Amino acid sequence: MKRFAMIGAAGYIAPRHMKAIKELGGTLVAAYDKSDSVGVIDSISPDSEFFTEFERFSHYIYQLQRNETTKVDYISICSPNYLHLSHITLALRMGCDVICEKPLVLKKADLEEIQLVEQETGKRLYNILQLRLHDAVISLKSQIDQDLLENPDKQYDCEIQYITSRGKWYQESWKGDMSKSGGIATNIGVHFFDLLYHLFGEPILNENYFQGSHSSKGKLKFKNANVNWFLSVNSEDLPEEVKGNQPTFRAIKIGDELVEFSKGFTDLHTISYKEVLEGRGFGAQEAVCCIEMTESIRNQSLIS
Ligand code: NAD
Ligand code: HP7
Repeated sequence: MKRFAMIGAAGYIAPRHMKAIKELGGTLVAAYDKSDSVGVIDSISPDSEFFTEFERFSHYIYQLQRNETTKVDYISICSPNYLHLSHITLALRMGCDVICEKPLVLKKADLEEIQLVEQETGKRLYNILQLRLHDAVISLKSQIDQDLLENPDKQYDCEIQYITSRGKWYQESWKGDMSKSGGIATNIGVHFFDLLYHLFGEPILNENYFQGSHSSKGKLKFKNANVNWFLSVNSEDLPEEVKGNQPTFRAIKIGDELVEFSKGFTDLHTISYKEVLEGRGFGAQEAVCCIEMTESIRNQSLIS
């Protein structure tokens, strides 16, 4: 049975990690968050230690690490994006493997630092890239792989609409702060940029046409695909047919075929954890392309 600790345990996504740990027979032995609004732990792991100060949390983990029977195998990281690098390297240095939320880091150079610390500590980092494990995406990938085997020069014309509506709180929180979240193309777009890398490989062109606080759009070209993408956190941008019925609309249109993957997300964290525990997790190298794509979008001047 694997033993886990968690950083950022009081936030929105932490319960999905706690549920994954529980469903896979693991134990959450300790949790840390600077906020103490963390009662959700009781419904999943009532015996877990909890700390609001990093010093006390790390002291506790170092004590556990002395003994094979108490040592923590994995630290799960659910903190804001700009803290991932520090939390990942600290957790690796505590002698634990790490499972970290997306985006792994904000800059490609930070991934190189993580890879160095992995070498220094002999511990591994895994990234949650849950869209790759979505049923609709698995079918789409096998269809594209088959098509490209038969016709390596095939060209796909794709449109991505990725709308996850958010209230005013979003812009007030760290998520609305470019320096902390990387902006919406990074915080939310990273999912479909990774998806496109997963389906089509590395891009040969990455242009951003608009970058606002609520929406962004751009174009990507791959060896076998041209992709126009639109991303928004504004409910007004939802397609008319879903407005009022669902707050999110995530779809990729390939030619005339529309693959909608708004639903089916609930268990993807558990599947992601299962993949890590069974040795098929996505390491730092797997995240290089999507981090590079989002960093480039953040830094490039807009193409008019
Ligand atoms: P959140 O703001 O709800 O939670 C973040 C938590 O981190 C808060 O409880 C906060 O108190 C805590 N925190 C902040 N600074 C800290 C520090 N120095 N030390 C310890 N704790 C600290 O955000 P969230 O939505 O839960 O997002 C957390 C991470 O998960 C982000 O990286 C985000 O991008 C990612 N996320 C991924 C998905 C997904 O679909 N995979 C969904 C939502 C969020
Ligand atoms: N919600 C909250 O209550 N709090 C939050 O912090 C976020 C959402 P979905 P997820 O906004 O930061 C997506 O759109 O899929 C509410 C991104 N993930 O399904 O869970 C929301 O208002 C993720 O990378 O949200 O998360 C809805 O009512 C990004 O960090 C409900 O939860 C996160 O938004 C469900 O909202 C974010 C994907 O797109 C896969």
